Amino acid sequence: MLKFELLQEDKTSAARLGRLTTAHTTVDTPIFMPVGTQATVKTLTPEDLYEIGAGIILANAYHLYLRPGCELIQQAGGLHRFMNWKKGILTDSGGFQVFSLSKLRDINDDGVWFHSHIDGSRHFLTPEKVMEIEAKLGADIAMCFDECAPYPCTYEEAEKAVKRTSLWAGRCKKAHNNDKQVLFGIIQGSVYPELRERSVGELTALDFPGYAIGGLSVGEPKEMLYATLEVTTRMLPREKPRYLMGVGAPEDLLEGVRLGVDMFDCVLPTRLARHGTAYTAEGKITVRNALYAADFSPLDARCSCYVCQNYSRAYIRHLIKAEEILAQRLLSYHNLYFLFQLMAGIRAALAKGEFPSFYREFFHNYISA
Ligand code: PRF
Ligand code: ZN
Repeated sequence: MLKFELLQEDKTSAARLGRLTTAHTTVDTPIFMPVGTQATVKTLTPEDLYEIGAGIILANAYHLYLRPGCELIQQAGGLHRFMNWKKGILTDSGGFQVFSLSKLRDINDDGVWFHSHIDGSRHFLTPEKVMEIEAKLGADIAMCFDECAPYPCTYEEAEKAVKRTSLWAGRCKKAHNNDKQVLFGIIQGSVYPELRERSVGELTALDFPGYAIGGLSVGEPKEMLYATLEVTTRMLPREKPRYLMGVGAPEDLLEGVRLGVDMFDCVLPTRLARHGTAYTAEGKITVRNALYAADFSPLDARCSCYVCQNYSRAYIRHLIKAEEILAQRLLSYHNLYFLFQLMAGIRAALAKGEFPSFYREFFHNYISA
């Protein structure tokens, strides 16, 4: 089940305000979805995530299929029960992880042979098999099994990935019969506008309830990311949700929204946190830096999160230096809260018809580096 209402559109850009309802949640869009690859958003509990305002999180079919296995999760009553998360879940198919993590893969139109990055065991994934895995996990939104071409890649390589992604999308759609879960298609085509156009044409012909834009943020320059995004969103149906996969730096969220994206996910806020970096309205800060040794101010003076109300940069720096794991947790909480505040600000601006000034104000303060 899925419902998507467009509530408002910006007059000067492709930005839109919407409301998305799935089996377990209703969220306002544009939205950021925290990543919980292994059925956990690293260092945070579901209660922390509700407090931060998360309404839908990501999990990964590839990782959970390899460990602990989808039968086990099915036995637990599905992913929601297994991890005690009561709101929305989206599972990525593994179409990206098979290519980025596994060894010795052998791909043909039928499927992909690969060796587990955990124990080296050999596996074969097909679109049908991935649909079976995602059904057992029981997420609100499942993703098609796709082929994400690397960057850089030739036109011919990218074209092959588009063809296979379309072929597999048709097979995923046929194999997916689950009335509680919806299936999104994934657009590929690297940085080639003609291929993006073809991918959109072939995927929209299959009529999915939502579309993801894959194959971006894989090492291409930012200008190429934005240009490719622009040609892709322009061709997608207005009334369906659009999800930009694996993109979530604050400046990219602003650009993505401007170009018509409704949903985002990214490991960045939690990964940066575990490496001692915090988001602030002025840009990122490396809390480990000696500069903050006696800085008793909060991570971000404008942030109203639990961490910023109770802890100083100096204390968190001390935790990092002492290798205390609370540092990772406090920084993860703050970084996610920062992105949720940013998205809430974007939505409020869209509702008031003030997205252009919000966008200008953000870049006036935020140094992207
Ligand atoms: N395909 C899938 N998952 C993904 C991607 C993709 O292209 C990306 C690309 N940034 C992130 N996650 N299935
Ligand atoms: Zn904070």
